[in-house]
Amino acid sequence: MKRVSAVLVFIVAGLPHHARAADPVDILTHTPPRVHEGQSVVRVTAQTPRHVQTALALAESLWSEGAGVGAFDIQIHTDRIPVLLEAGLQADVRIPDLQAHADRAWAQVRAAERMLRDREPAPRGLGAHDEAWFENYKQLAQIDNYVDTLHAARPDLTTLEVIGQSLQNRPIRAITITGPDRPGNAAADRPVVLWNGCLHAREWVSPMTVTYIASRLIDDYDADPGVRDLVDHIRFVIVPMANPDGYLYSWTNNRYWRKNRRQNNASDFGVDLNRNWGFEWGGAGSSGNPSSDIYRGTDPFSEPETQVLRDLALSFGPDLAAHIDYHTFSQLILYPFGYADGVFAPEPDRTFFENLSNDMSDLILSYSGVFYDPMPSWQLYPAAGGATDWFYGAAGAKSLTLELRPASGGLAAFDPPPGTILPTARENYEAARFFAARTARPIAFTVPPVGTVQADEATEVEFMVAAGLQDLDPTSVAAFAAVGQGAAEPIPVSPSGPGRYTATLPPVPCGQSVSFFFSATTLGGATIDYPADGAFTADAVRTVFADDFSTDQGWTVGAPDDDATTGIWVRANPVGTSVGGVQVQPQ
Ligand code: 0X9
Ligand code: ZN
Repeated sequence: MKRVSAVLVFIVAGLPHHARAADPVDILTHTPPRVHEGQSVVRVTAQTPRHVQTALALAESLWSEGAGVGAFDIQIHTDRIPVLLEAGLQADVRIPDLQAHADRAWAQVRAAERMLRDREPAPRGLGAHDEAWFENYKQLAQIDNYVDTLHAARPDLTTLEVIGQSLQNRPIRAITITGPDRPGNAAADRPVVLWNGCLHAREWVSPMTVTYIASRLIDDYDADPGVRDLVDHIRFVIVPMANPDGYLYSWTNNRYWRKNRRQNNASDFGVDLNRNWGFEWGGAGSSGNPSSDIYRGTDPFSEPETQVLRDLALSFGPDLAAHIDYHTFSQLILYPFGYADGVFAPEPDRTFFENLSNDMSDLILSYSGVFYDPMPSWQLYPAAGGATDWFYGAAGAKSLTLELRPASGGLAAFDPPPGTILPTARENYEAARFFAARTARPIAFTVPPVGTVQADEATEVEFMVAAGLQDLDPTSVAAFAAVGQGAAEPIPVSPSGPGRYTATLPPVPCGQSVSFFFSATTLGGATIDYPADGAFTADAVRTVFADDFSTDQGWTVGAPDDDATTGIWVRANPVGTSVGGVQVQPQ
């Protein structure tokens, strides 16, 4: 025994200085402890506040976004379900065997990992963003390593900081993304947009999404003038992992762990980091019971994790423009306040939040067809001591809580298959850029990528313009285009809906490109160009042949001397495939 530990000590001491602690879990071989045996998830219907209390007292954890008179989902020991029924509650079993459910979710994570490891790594180009990295959930050290890679790839755009320590002394890190100093536009003078993930440990889609957004902002900087406009005028401060202790614990010990890892007493652990903030702390929807999943802690900001984020936010003073706290699940865009029923931000902020949330929801819907429901936080349920209330109410930042995929009502809840990560992250990259423009640029422009235009034809580009930090003169919206090396000329712009406009790019000869930009004037009289520097460009192409293979256009393949035995193109019906017994091809 002694010898073995001596060898271990030697190995640890022998690690190169820069090496990080390895992740404790190898996904391919690890079997999570079976702590959910004998547990179920049940949809209870409570008719009275007393019913609600009974259900919460018997529950291991609350799975719905909230609990009140009506229906909500709880995680519970299966043998306690009769107690619910005896107390007069209705109980529909949603997940009869939670351990089997967790095992299946883990099998999906393992399968995704095996596929990733079997695959040749795709070339990553010049940037550091790696789309494949987001095909599976990642552990704490992997997230740290990935963020290190981002910083190493673009030290000109990023700074990496340890902003403080978790309760168990793990570093909490922020990556700041902003363009270099420019004349009259020093990086330190730019407004701050702060995004954090994973206050709640089990919400694994959250840190993945936040890391993705950081990664794309960095990687798109060179090629996308819209991203460059944002990154050159805003300090993005991103904390992908706000609760490292809890997150680690959700990998090693308990997949459905929510809180941090504070030891409250002999047997109860964890403070809910979204009930511990010092704005209206202690009120509705938080608990003084240390065993509760919504335990608020002994005092406002009793936890190092909330202190660290608070101090980071305060360090920016009035430069802190906006904030998003990313959670899962239910697909919601929640705006202040959340601490009690019916409390709204005073005008004009109330209207600003309503418009912002509705427009973000519309943007995601048109991008991916997925609906995120916008509403004031309290309408979901009152919950005092939340991050967003403090960021808005105490720090003056335009702050939202985002509840990511999956939708509510399904069984996937906190552990959707790994394939959920990328679509969630991509739609939220769109929404996050839009949020930043609205909250931290004088005027918010949203222009879809154009890329190419058909040669010799006028091209319509539909774009959005809204007030940002300043009010907008809606009659001032204009666009300019230059063909080839020509000078920029105004081009027609017409309104096409609330906040929407259509610009018409002139015809461009094949092989040439068109560059274009937009402008609008604030009610104060300042004209803002978008992008502020440079322009969008699109190449003119001519389609010489197009075939969607639906109809026979009469072409043949195979030169007379072609002696290939496979790989010769032919137009034919695909081999039939059936999914779940249903023939899906050919159609
Ligand atoms: O309850 C929370 O902390 C958040 N939902 S989660 O399922 N991720 O735990 C939502 C907080 C939103 N704020 C209010 N409803 N007041
Ligand atoms: Zn949460």
